[in-house]
Amino acid sequence: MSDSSTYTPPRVWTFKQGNGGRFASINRPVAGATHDQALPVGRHPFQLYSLGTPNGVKVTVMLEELLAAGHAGAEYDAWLIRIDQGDQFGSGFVEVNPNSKIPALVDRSGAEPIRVFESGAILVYLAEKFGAFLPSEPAARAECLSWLFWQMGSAPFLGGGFGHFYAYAPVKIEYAIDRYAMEVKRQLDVLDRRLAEVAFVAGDAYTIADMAIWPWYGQLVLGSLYGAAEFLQVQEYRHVLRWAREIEAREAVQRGRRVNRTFGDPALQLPERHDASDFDRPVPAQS
Ligand SMILES: N[C@@H](CCC(=O)N[C@@H](CS)C(=O)NCC(=O)O)C(=O)O
Repeated sequence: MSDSSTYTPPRVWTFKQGNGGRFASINRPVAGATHDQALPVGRHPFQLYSLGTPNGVKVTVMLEELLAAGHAGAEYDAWLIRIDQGDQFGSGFVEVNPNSKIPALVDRSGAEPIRVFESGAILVYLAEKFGAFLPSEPAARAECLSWLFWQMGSAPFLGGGFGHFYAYAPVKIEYAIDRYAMEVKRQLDVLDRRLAEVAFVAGDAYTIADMAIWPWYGQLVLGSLYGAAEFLQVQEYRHVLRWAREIEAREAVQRGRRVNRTFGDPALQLPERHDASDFDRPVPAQS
């Protein structure tokens, strides 16, 4: 790899396997399956193929919130997709998500299975199916969807931009970290001003917009993302902090954030979830 201050892009870009980055072994410039690997199918209506990253947590929180609200039809099996081992490039996973990213969901409750990929699409699908956490009144619905799509558009700046260059890149590039830290702080300020006026992001009610935003910006201000709380001076965003703590206290959120989690505190890890009672079982040792 060249020094970032002296690098001149060649006329034609070429793929260099193993560029030293944390995800060098899985990153590649083409799509599609690399190997045959069927996906497991459990007994519940919903089959989730995911990992406990912020994008995965959005969906497990939604499923746990639906169950907590009495929607028994939202029962699910959560299978682990180890993205650091290339499970997302297995043929079965690619059939469910041609983009090879977690989370991916299959609804097997009807005559034919329905696949859904992209965390935002999964949240809307579930909200519409159960008539929950997405207001039906047009103005409230528009507000909720606006914030949901705001999150889908802004997460790549926080994760792919700031998180990548601050925490994962093999070299610390001041220009890149400055650029994305500035944008993340601007986004936090957007949220802070909004949450100074309303209890939840879309207004009075807790919705899928909160479920999408909390795993990213909520966990960021609570200090559980990229170890960047001090760097970004997150205590400045006191309305975001108030909201983040309130959501963190919800039982369904506490359950949802544990599902498909394979890192951090072992007591919080539940690599697969096939039954509500799984939350009560001791965590098996990691291989
Ligand atoms: N826009 C997608 C992003 C999903 C995404 O980036 N997933 C990451 C983990 S958080 C992933 O699967 N990465 C595997 C890879 O890039 O190969 C969504 O919200 O569902």
